[in-house]
Amino acid sequence: MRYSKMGLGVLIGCALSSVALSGLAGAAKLNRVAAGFQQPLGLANAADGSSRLFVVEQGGKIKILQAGKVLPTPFLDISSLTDAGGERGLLGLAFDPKFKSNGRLFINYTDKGGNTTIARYSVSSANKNVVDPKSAKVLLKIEQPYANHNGGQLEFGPDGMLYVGMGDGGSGGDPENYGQNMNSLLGKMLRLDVSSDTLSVPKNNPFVGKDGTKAEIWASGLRNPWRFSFDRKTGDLWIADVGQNKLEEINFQAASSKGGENYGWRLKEGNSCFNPSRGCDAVRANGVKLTDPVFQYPHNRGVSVTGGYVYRGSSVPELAGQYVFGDFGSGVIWATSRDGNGKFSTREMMDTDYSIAAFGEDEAGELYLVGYDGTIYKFAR
Ligand SMILES: [Ca+2]
Repeated sequence: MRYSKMGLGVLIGCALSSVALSGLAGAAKLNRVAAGFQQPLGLANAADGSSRLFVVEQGGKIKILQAGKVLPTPFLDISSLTDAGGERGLLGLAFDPKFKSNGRLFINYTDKGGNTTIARYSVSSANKNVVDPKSAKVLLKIEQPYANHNGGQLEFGPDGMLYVGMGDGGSGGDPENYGQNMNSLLGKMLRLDVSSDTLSVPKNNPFVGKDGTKAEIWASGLRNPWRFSFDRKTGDLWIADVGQNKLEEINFQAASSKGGENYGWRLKEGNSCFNPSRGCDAVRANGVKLTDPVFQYPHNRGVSVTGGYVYRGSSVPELAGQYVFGDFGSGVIWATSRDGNGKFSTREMMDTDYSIAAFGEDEAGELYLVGYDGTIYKFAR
Protein backbone atom coordinates (compact mmCIF):
# COMPACT_ATOMS: atom_id res chain seq x y z
CA MET A 1 0.00 0.00 0.00
CA ARG A 2 1.34 3.37 -0.98
CA TYR A 3 0.09 6.27 1.00
CA SER A 4 -0.11 9.92 0.17
CA LYS A 5 -2.75 12.51 0.80
CA MET A 6 -5.10 13.08 -2.10
CA GLY A 7 -4.68 15.84 -4.66
CA LEU A 8 -4.06 14.56 -8.14
CA GLY A 9 -1.29 16.96 -9.12
CA VAL A 10 1.15 15.93 -6.43
CA LEU A 11 0.74 12.20 -6.53
CA ILE A 12 2.96 10.92 -9.28
CA GLY A 13 4.13 7.79 -7.55
CA CYS A 14 6.52 5.03 -8.41
CA ALA A 15 4.32 2.16 -9.53
CA LEU A 16 5.56 -1.38 -9.17
CA SER A 17 5.31 -3.80 -12.08
CA SER A 18 3.56 -6.48 -10.08
CA VAL A 19 0.93 -6.41 -7.40
CA ALA A 20 0.33 -8.36 -4.23
CA LEU A 21 -2.72 -10.54 -4.52
CA SER A 22 -4.92 -11.57 -1.68
CA GLY A 23 -8.33 -12.88 -0.82
CA LEU A 24 -10.86 -14.88 -2.76
CA ALA A 25 -9.93 -13.40 -6.10
CA GLY A 26 -6.49 -14.93 -5.88
CA ALA A 27 -6.67 -15.81 -9.55
CA ALA A 28 -7.24 -12.22 -10.64
CA LYS A 29 -4.23 -10.15 -11.57
CA LEU A 30 -3.31 -6.96 -13.38
CA ASN A 31 -1.39 -7.06 -16.64
CA ARG A 32 0.36 -3.96 -17.86
CA VAL A 33 -0.90 -3.16 -21.37
CA ALA A 34 0.52 0.31 -22.09
CA ALA A 35 2.61 3.03 -20.48
CA GLY A 36 3.88 6.53 -21.11
CA PHE A 37 0.65 8.48 -20.79
CA GLN A 38 0.83 11.91 -19.12
CA GLN A 39 -1.33 11.98 -15.96
CA PRO A 40 -4.12 9.83 -17.43
CA LEU A 41 -7.48 10.20 -15.71
CA GLY A 42 -9.80 8.05 -17.77
CA LEU A 43 -10.29 5.32 -20.33
CA ALA A 44 -13.30 4.85 -22.59
CA ASN A 45 -14.38 2.90 -25.63
CA ALA A 46 -16.53 4.16 -28.48
CA ALA A 47 -18.72 1.03 -28.80
CA ASP A 48 -18.28 1.30 -32.56
CA GLY A 49 -16.70 -2.07 -33.24
CA SER A 50 -13.22 -0.56 -33.69
CA SER A 51 -11.87 -2.00 -30.41
CA ARG A 52 -10.06 1.30 -29.82
CA LEU A 53 -9.43 2.51 -26.28
CA PHE A 54 -9.36 6.24 -25.63
CA VAL A 55 -7.12 7.44 -22.82
CA VAL A 56 -7.90 10.83 -21.29
CA GLU A 57 -4.88 12.86 -20.17
CA GLN A 58 -5.37 15.59 -17.59
CA GLY A 59 -3.38 18.10 -19.63
CA GLY A 60 -5.96 18.02 -22.41
CA LYS A 61 -5.14 15.22 -24.82
CA ILE A 62 -7.08 12.09 -25.65
CA LYS A 63 -4.92 9.34 -27.10
CA ILE A 64 -5.95 6.18 -28.93
CA LEU A 65 -4.68 2.82 -27.75
CA GLN A 66 -5.25 0.23 -30.45
CA ALA A 67 -3.95 -3.34 -30.46
CA GLY A 68 -1.49 -2.42 -27.71
CA LYS A 69 -0.03 0.57 -29.56
CA VAL A 70 -0.55 4.27 -28.86
CA LEU A 71 -1.31 6.16 -32.06
CA PRO A 72 1.18 9.04 -32.52
CA THR A 73 -1.44 11.71 -33.26
CA PRO A 74 -3.83 12.50 -30.40
CA PHE A 75 -7.52 11.91 -31.03
CA LEU A 76 -8.21 15.35 -29.52
CA ASP A 77 -6.04 18.04 -27.96
CA ILE A 78 -7.71 20.81 -25.93
CA SER A 79 -4.54 21.71 -24.00
CA SER A 80 -4.96 25.36 -24.99
CA LEU A 81 -8.42 25.50 -23.37
CA THR A 82 -7.51 24.36 -19.86
CA ASP A 83 -4.99 25.00 -17.10
CA ALA A 84 -4.41 21.49 -15.80
CA GLY A 85 -3.14 20.67 -12.34
CA GLY A 86 -4.48 19.62 -8.98
CA GLU A 87 -8.05 18.57 -9.73
CA ARG A 88 -8.34 20.69 -12.88
CA GLY A 89 -7.85 19.82 -16.54
CA LEU A 90 -9.53 17.47 -18.98
CA LEU A 91 -11.51 15.26 -16.62
CA GLY A 92 -14.03 13.17 -18.54
CA LEU A 93 -15.04 11.71 -21.89
CA ALA A 94 -18.20 9.97 -23.08
CA PHE A 95 -19.09 8.77 -26.55
CA ASP A 96 -22.58 9.32 -27.88
CA PRO A 97 -24.53 6.03 -27.83
CA LYS A 98 -24.97 6.62 -31.58
CA PHE A 99 -21.31 7.52 -32.11
CA LYS A 100 -20.91 4.96 -34.86
CA SER A 101 -23.43 6.84 -36.99
CA ASN A 102 -23.21 10.45 -35.71
CA GLY A 103 -19.52 10.68 -34.69
CA ARG A 104 -20.31 12.71 -31.56
CA LEU A 105 -18.43 12.73 -28.27
CA PHE A 106 -18.66 14.79 -25.11
CA ILE A 107 -15.93 16.03 -22.80
CA ASN A 108 -15.81 17.59 -19.35
CA TYR A 109 -12.98 20.00 -18.57
CA THR A 110 -12.23 23.02 -16.44
CA ASP A 111 -11.73 26.12 -18.57
CA LYS A 112 -9.01 28.75 -18.11
CA GLY A 113 -11.07 30.26 -15.31
CA GLY A 114 -11.41 26.88 -13.59
CA ASN A 115 -15.10 26.53 -14.42
CA THR A 116 -16.68 23.24 -15.43
CA THR A 117 -17.31 23.00 -19.17
CA ILE A 118 -19.30 20.33 -20.98
CA ALA A 119 -18.63 20.39 -24.70
CA ARG A 120 -19.56 18.34 -27.72
CA TYR A 121 -17.18 17.45 -30.53
CA SER A 122 -17.44 15.46 -33.74
CA VAL A 123 -14.95 13.11 -35.27
CA SER A 124 -13.31 14.24 -38.52
CA SER A 125 -15.05 13.06 -41.65
CA ALA A 126 -11.65 12.51 -43.25
CA ASN A 127 -9.96 10.54 -40.44
CA LYS A 128 -11.83 8.49 -37.86
CA ASN A 129 -8.83 8.66 -35.51
CA VAL A 130 -8.96 12.44 -35.17
CA VAL A 131 -11.58 14.82 -33.80
CA ASP A 132 -12.43 17.94 -35.80
CA PRO A 133 -11.48 20.80 -33.40
CA LYS A 134 -13.73 23.18 -35.31
CA SER A 135 -16.73 21.04 -34.36
CA ALA A 136 -16.49 22.19 -30.72
CA LYS A 137 -19.74 23.32 -29.17
CA VAL A 138 -19.89 24.28 -25.50
CA LEU A 139 -23.20 23.01 -24.08
CA LEU A 140 -22.89 23.95 -20.41
CA LYS A 141 -20.67 26.01 -18.13
CA ILE A 142 -20.85 25.73 -14.35
CA GLU A 143 -19.01 28.24 -12.21
CA GLN A 144 -16.61 26.74 -9.70
CA PRO A 145 -16.04 28.58 -6.42
CA TYR A 146 -12.77 26.79 -5.55
CA ALA A 147 -10.12 24.86 -7.47
CA ASN A 148 -11.00 21.40 -6.13
CA HIS A 149 -14.00 19.04 -6.12
CA ASN A 150 -14.86 19.50 -9.79
CA GLY A 151 -16.30 16.02 -10.30
CA GLY A 152 -15.55 15.29 -13.93
CA GLN A 153 -17.23 12.06 -15.03
CA LEU A 154 -19.62 11.87 -17.97
CA GLU A 155 -21.59 8.71 -18.73
CA PHE A 156 -24.59 7.92 -20.86
CA GLY A 157 -27.25 6.00 -19.01
CA PRO A 158 -29.26 3.12 -20.45
CA ASP A 159 -31.96 5.75 -21.09
CA GLY A 160 -29.69 7.55 -23.57
CA MET A 161 -29.33 10.58 -21.31
CA LEU A 162 -26.00 12.13 -20.36
CA TYR A 163 -25.19 12.01 -16.64
CA VAL A 164 -22.67 14.49 -15.20
CA GLY A 165 -21.02 14.07 -11.81
CA MET A 166 -20.60 17.43 -10.09
CA GLY A 167 -18.52 17.93 -6.95
CA ASP A 168 -19.49 20.40 -4.25
CA GLY A 169 -17.02 22.93 -5.67
CA GLY A 170 -14.60 22.69 -2.72
CA SER A 171 -12.81 23.78 -0.63
CA GLY A 172 -13.40 21.40 2.26
CA GLY A 173 -16.47 20.64 4.33
CA ASP A 174 -18.70 22.27 1.67
CA PRO A 175 -18.68 25.72 3.35
CA GLU A 176 -21.58 27.05 1.25
CA ASN A 177 -23.58 23.83 1.64
CA TYR A 178 -23.93 23.35 -2.13
CA GLY A 179 -24.56 19.61 -1.79
CA GLN A 180 -27.95 20.30 -0.17
CA ASN A 181 -28.77 23.49 -2.13
CA MET A 182 -31.21 22.47 -4.84
CA ASN A 183 -30.75 25.80 -6.60
CA SER A 184 -27.11 24.90 -7.37
CA LEU A 185 -25.72 22.35 -9.79
CA LEU A 186 -22.74 21.73 -7.49
CA GLY A 187 -22.70 18.57 -5.39
CA LYS A 188 -25.16 16.84 -7.69
CA MET A 189 -25.64 14.23 -10.33
CA LEU A 190 -27.09 15.91 -13.42
CA ARG A 191 -29.16 14.29 -16.18
CA LEU A 192 -29.14 16.04 -19.55
CA ASP A 193 -30.61 15.40 -22.98
CA VAL A 194 -27.93 15.97 -25.62
CA SER A 195 -29.62 14.06 -28.42
CA SER A 196 -30.41 17.18 -30.46
CA ASP A 197 -28.18 20.08 -31.46
CA THR A 198 -28.68 21.99 -28.23
CA LEU A 199 -28.79 20.79 -24.65
CA SER A 200 -32.17 20.32 -23.01
CA VAL A 201 -33.51 19.07 -19.70
CA PRO A 202 -35.40 15.77 -19.86
CA LYS A 203 -39.06 16.40 -18.98
CA ASN A 204 -39.09 13.42 -16.64
CA ASN A 205 -36.20 14.65 -14.48
CA PRO A 206 -37.33 14.38 -10.85
CA PHE A 207 -37.40 18.10 -10.02
CA VAL A 208 -38.77 19.60 -13.24
CA GLY A 209 -41.16 22.44 -12.45
CA LYS A 210 -40.28 22.61 -8.76
CA ASP A 211 -39.61 26.14 -7.49
CA GLY A 212 -36.10 26.97 -6.34
CA THR A 213 -34.74 23.74 -7.76
CA LYS A 214 -32.57 23.27 -10.81
CA ALA A 215 -34.31 20.98 -13.26
CA GLU A 216 -31.00 19.44 -14.41
CA ILE A 217 -30.60 17.69 -11.04
CA TRP A 218 -31.01 13.92 -10.93
CA ALA A 219 -29.62 13.31 -7.43
CA SER A 220 -28.16 15.48 -4.67
CA GLY A 221 -25.92 15.29 -1.62
CA LEU A 222 -22.65 14.42 -3.33
CA ARG A 223 -19.24 15.71 -2.27
CA ASN A 224 -17.03 14.74 -5.20
CA PRO A 225 -18.33 11.85 -7.30
CA TRP A 226 -15.02 11.61 -9.15
CA ARG A 227 -16.01 8.43 -10.93
CA PHE A 228 -19.38 6.73 -11.43
CA SER A 229 -20.69 4.16 -13.88
CA PHE A 230 -23.70 2.26 -15.10
CA ASP A 231 -23.78 -1.52 -15.03
CA ARG A 232 -23.88 -2.31 -18.75
CA LYS A 233 -26.08 -5.36 -18.09
CA THR A 234 -28.60 -4.12 -15.50
CA GLY A 235 -28.46 -0.32 -15.86
CA ASP A 236 -27.84 0.14 -12.13
CA LEU A 237 -25.86 3.25 -11.22
CA TRP A 238 -22.83 3.06 -8.92
CA ILE A 239 -21.47 6.34 -7.54
CA ALA A 240 -18.18 6.51 -5.64
CA ASP A 241 -18.11 9.67 -3.56
CA VAL A 242 -14.80 10.96 -2.18
CA GLY A 243 -14.96 11.59 1.55
CA GLN A 244 -13.88 14.47 3.76
CA ASN A 245 -12.11 13.45 6.96
CA LYS A 246 -13.04 9.88 7.76
CA LEU A 247 -15.03 7.86 5.24
CA GLU A 248 -14.94 6.96 1.53
CA GLU A 249 -18.24 5.72 0.15
CA ILE A 250 -19.94 3.68 -2.57
CA ASN A 251 -23.53 4.58 -3.41
CA PHE A 252 -25.93 2.40 -5.36
CA GLN A 253 -28.99 3.46 -7.34
CA ALA A 254 -31.11 0.72 -8.91
CA ALA A 255 -31.95 1.04 -12.59
CA SER A 256 -35.63 1.31 -11.61
CA SER A 257 -35.02 4.61 -9.78
CA LYS A 258 -36.87 7.71 -10.98
CA GLY A 259 -34.15 9.90 -9.49
CA GLY A 260 -34.31 12.41 -6.66
CA GLU A 261 -32.10 10.55 -4.20
CA ASN A 262 -30.20 12.59 -1.64
CA TYR A 263 -26.87 10.95 -0.87
CA GLY A 264 -26.39 12.96 2.27
CA TRP A 265 -23.38 15.28 1.96
CA ARG A 266 -22.74 17.58 3.88
CA LEU A 267 -25.29 16.44 6.41
CA LYS A 268 -23.48 13.11 6.42
CA GLU A 269 -20.10 11.72 5.54
CA GLY A 270 -20.74 8.08 4.81
CA ASN A 271 -23.33 6.93 7.33
CA SER A 272 -22.12 9.36 10.03
CA CYS A 273 -23.40 12.84 10.73
CA PHE A 274 -20.98 15.49 9.48
CA ASN A 275 -22.70 18.90 9.64
CA PRO A 276 -24.61 19.05 11.92
CA SER A 277 -22.60 16.60 13.97
CA ARG A 278 -25.81 15.24 15.53
CA GLY A 279 -29.38 14.81 14.38
CA CYS A 280 -28.50 14.90 10.69
CA ASP A 281 -31.01 12.19 9.73
CA ALA A 282 -33.86 14.35 10.99
CA VAL A 283 -33.06 16.98 8.34
CA ARG A 284 -35.15 16.65 5.21
CA ALA A 285 -33.46 19.29 3.08
CA ASN A 286 -34.79 18.02 -0.23
CA GLY A 287 -37.88 16.42 1.19
CA VAL A 288 -36.50 12.91 1.02
CA LYS A 289 -34.88 10.47 3.39
CA LEU A 290 -31.11 10.42 3.02
CA THR A 291 -29.63 7.47 1.15
CA ASP A 292 -26.64 5.91 2.90
CA PRO A 293 -23.81 4.22 1.02
CA VAL A 294 -23.82 0.46 0.46
CA PHE A 295 -20.16 0.35 1.45
CA GLN A 296 -17.77 2.70 3.18
CA TYR A 297 -14.19 2.42 4.38
CA PRO A 298 -12.25 4.49 6.88
CA HIS A 299 -9.11 6.48 6.19
CA ASN A 300 -6.77 3.77 7.41
CA ARG A 301 -7.59 1.91 4.14
CA GLY A 302 -7.53 4.85 1.73
CA VAL A 303 -8.21 8.55 1.36
CA SER A 304 -9.80 9.12 -2.06
CA VAL A 305 -12.15 6.55 -3.58
CA THR A 306 -12.03 5.95 -7.34
CA GLY A 307 -15.22 4.40 -8.69
CA GLY A 308 -14.98 1.51 -11.11
CA TYR A 309 -17.32 -0.76 -13.04
CA VAL A 310 -19.42 -3.84 -12.61
CA TYR A 311 -17.35 -6.48 -14.35
CA ARG A 312 -19.17 -7.90 -17.37
CA GLY A 313 -16.21 -9.29 -19.27
CA SER A 314 -15.35 -12.94 -19.72
CA SER A 315 -11.62 -13.12 -18.95
CA VAL A 316 -11.99 -13.16 -15.16
CA PRO A 317 -15.07 -15.28 -14.33
CA GLU A 318 -14.55 -14.87 -10.57
CA LEU A 319 -15.32 -11.14 -10.94
CA ALA A 320 -18.54 -11.64 -12.90
CA GLY A 321 -21.23 -9.21 -11.79
CA GLN A 322 -19.05 -7.57 -9.13
CA TYR A 323 -18.43 -3.84 -8.80
CA VAL A 324 -14.66 -3.31 -8.80
CA PHE A 325 -13.26 -0.04 -7.44
CA GLY A 326 -10.18 1.28 -5.67
CA ASP A 327 -8.50 4.08 -3.78
CA PHE A 328 -6.26 6.69 -5.36
CA GLY A 329 -4.15 7.20 -2.26
CA SER A 330 -3.73 3.66 -0.93
CA GLY A 331 -3.92 1.56 -4.12
CA VAL A 332 -6.30 -0.90 -2.47
CA ILE A 333 -8.89 -2.53 -4.78
CA TRP A 334 -12.24 -3.89 -3.60
CA ALA A 335 -15.08 -5.87 -5.18
CA THR A 336 -18.72 -5.50 -4.16
CA SER A 337 -21.37 -8.13 -4.86
CA ARG A 338 -25.14 -7.77 -4.66
CA ASP A 339 -27.03 -10.97 -4.07
CA GLY A 340 -30.53 -11.93 -5.21
CA ASN A 341 -32.03 -10.33 -2.10
CA GLY A 342 -30.30 -7.03 -2.78
CA LYS A 343 -27.77 -7.53 0.02
CA PHE A 344 -24.33 -6.04 -0.60
CA SER A 345 -21.05 -7.57 0.44
CA THR A 346 -17.62 -6.10 -0.20
CA ARG A 347 -14.23 -7.75 0.02
CA GLU A 348 -10.75 -6.40 -0.35
CA MET A 349 -9.29 -7.86 -3.50
CA MET A 350 -5.77 -6.49 -3.93
CA ASP A 351 -3.42 -4.09 -2.22
CA THR A 352 -1.43 -2.41 -4.98
CA ASP A 353 1.08 0.40 -5.21
CA TYR A 354 -0.78 2.17 -7.98
CA SER A 355 -2.22 5.68 -7.91
CA ILE A 356 -5.62 4.58 -9.19
CA ALA A 357 -6.99 7.54 -11.14
CA ALA A 358 -9.79 5.65 -12.91
CA PHE A 359 -11.07 2.37 -14.25
CA GLY A 360 -12.41 1.76 -17.74
CA GLU A 361 -14.11 -0.85 -19.89
CA ASP A 362 -13.39 -1.98 -23.43
CA GLU A 363 -16.12 -2.90 -25.88
CA ALA A 364 -16.20 -6.49 -24.62
CA GLY A 365 -16.61 -5.41 -21.01
CA GLU A 366 -13.05 -6.23 -19.99
CA LEU A 367 -11.81 -4.03 -17.19
CA TYR A 368 -8.79 -1.71 -17.06
CA LEU A 369 -7.06 0.31 -14.36
CA VAL A 370 -5.66 3.74 -15.16
CA GLY A 371 -2.53 4.52 -13.13
CA TYR A 372 -1.87 8.21 -12.71
CA ASP A 373 1.83 7.56 -13.33
CA GLY A 374 0.92 6.85 -16.96
CA THR A 375 0.44 3.10 -17.01
CA ILE A 376 -2.67 1.17 -18.06
CA TYR A 377 -3.37 -2.29 -16.62
CA LYS A 378 -5.93 -4.92 -17.62
CA PHE A 379 -7.62 -7.33 -15.23
CA ALA A 380 -6.79 -10.93 -16.13
CA ARG A 381 -6.55 -14.35 -14.55
CA1 LIG B 1 -23.14 10.22 1.10
